[in-house]
Amino acid sequence: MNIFLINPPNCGRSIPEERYGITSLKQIFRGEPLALEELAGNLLEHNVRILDLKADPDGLDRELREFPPDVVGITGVTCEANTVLQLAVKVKEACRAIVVIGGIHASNDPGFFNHAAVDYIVVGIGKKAFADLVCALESDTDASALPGVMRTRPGRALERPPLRNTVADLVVEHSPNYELVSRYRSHYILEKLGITMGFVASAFGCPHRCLFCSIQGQTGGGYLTKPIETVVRDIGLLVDIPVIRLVDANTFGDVKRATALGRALFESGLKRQYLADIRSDTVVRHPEMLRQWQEAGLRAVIIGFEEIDDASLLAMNKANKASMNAEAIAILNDLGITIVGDFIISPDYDEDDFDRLGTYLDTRRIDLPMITVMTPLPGTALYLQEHHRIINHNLDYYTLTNAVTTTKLAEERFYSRYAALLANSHQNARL
Ligand code: B12
Ligand code: SF4
Repeated sequence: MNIFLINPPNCGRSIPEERYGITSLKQIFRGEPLALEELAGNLLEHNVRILDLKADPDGLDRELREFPPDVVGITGVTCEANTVLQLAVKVKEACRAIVVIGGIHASNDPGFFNHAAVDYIVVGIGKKAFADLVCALESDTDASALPGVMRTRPGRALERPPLRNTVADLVVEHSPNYELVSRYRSHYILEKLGITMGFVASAFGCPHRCLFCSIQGQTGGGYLTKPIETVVRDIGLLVDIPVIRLVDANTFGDVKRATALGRALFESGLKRQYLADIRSDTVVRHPEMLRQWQEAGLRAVIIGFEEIDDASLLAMNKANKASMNAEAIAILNDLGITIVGDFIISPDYDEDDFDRLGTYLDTRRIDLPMITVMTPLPGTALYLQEHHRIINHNLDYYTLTNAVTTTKLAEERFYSRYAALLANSHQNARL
């Protein structure tokens, strides 16, 4: 079968830009569509093509003409969900392909895609489920009972499929098909340094339960890791790519395994630099593991500090302490590991809250602070809690840089303080 996998274009709308002319808060990120490469790696008996509309925004019509698909798969995060639906409509207008939607938004909020232009929704890990679905479509057998696969029923409630989400669903024996995006490789750069960066997944899901986090939808709540030799194999496939981003939500969620992975990377002789996500409490409890990873090439860690006081961390069920964050910063500074620090500002922030966070960032060495706005993403525990407060339901704005609930400060003031905080904290940013 001809299977056409589509990564949506950079999208999402910006309230500060549209209403107040503040353009600095809109973020454009680049990176390869690893989800689609993973899916393609398990479709060895088919002709598969990947279209990355982030790199080639006008490519859809041309590619549909050149490669008439039997099945079209589209991925997307929440702020891309409307665009994903529009793409599905365009595909249906252009051809008779079966349209399948998967990814983090489909997994957390499948009902959104219960639309006439969509035939199936795949929730969760998806690599095995999609291959099984393609197989069922090819042999014209019933796909509705496949774990993780939902047949759309516009106008009626979706039927929840049985969910599996085990290591077997990761189909680790088949590596991602990196070849399929080789034509886009020059787009996947670390802008600040102008060097190419590749993505590798080593773990899925997370053992924690932060209120705002949508990652649970990826695995249905579990934490699954790939075997170490698989991770080393996949990194090795990205030939001549100096920087590898381990895209896991939490690379170090199983410390014993993460230690073994660090050792294997060191011994592999791959000689890459790594960027990986870790929690601050893991840094504090296992500094020796960080030292070992640094020797293996760990250049930077991404840490969700989120907030600067214990009450706020508790309210978001972060299961962590401000003192842990401070200690982790000190350890990483000592080791010389670059810190990319995620912080979440609440729409309830007042002038004092902005001042406090500004002072915190001014007085600590966090190399690249990333500041987002607390957003109740559909499918999260936060969404259930805050649903009644949401004033903006248009998912185009769910970029994590807009307030979709009412701001305590006047809205323009909120965004101008947010923009100033970001600009100030990025003055000496480095990666
Ligand atoms: C790499 C990454 C990116 C890359 C994406 C590369 C690309 N696709 O073009 C870049 C840097 C571009 C990016 C951008 C953004 N990102 Co981002 N990103 C990630 C990250 C770190 C990893 C995603 C990944 O590759 N995972 C590995 C793959 C293999 O797993 P997966 O995506 O879940 O895919 C599997 C299944 O979901 C399923 N599947 C996925 N798609 C499909 C499609 C079909 C048809 C099927 C059958 C199955 C299927 O199968 C896959 C294989 O098992 C995640 C956090 C995380 N750890 O997941 C955040 C994450 C996805 N990003 C997030 C956000 C918010 C953004 C931005 C909005 C940031 C911003 N402010 O601009 C932008 C969105 C883009 C835009 N502006 O238009 C959020 C999404 C939350 C949400 N629910 O919306 C996440 C979860 C991080 C977070 N803060 O919590 N991101
Ligand atoms: S620790 Fe990170 S990935 Fe895990 S639930 Fe919390 S925010 Fe999500």
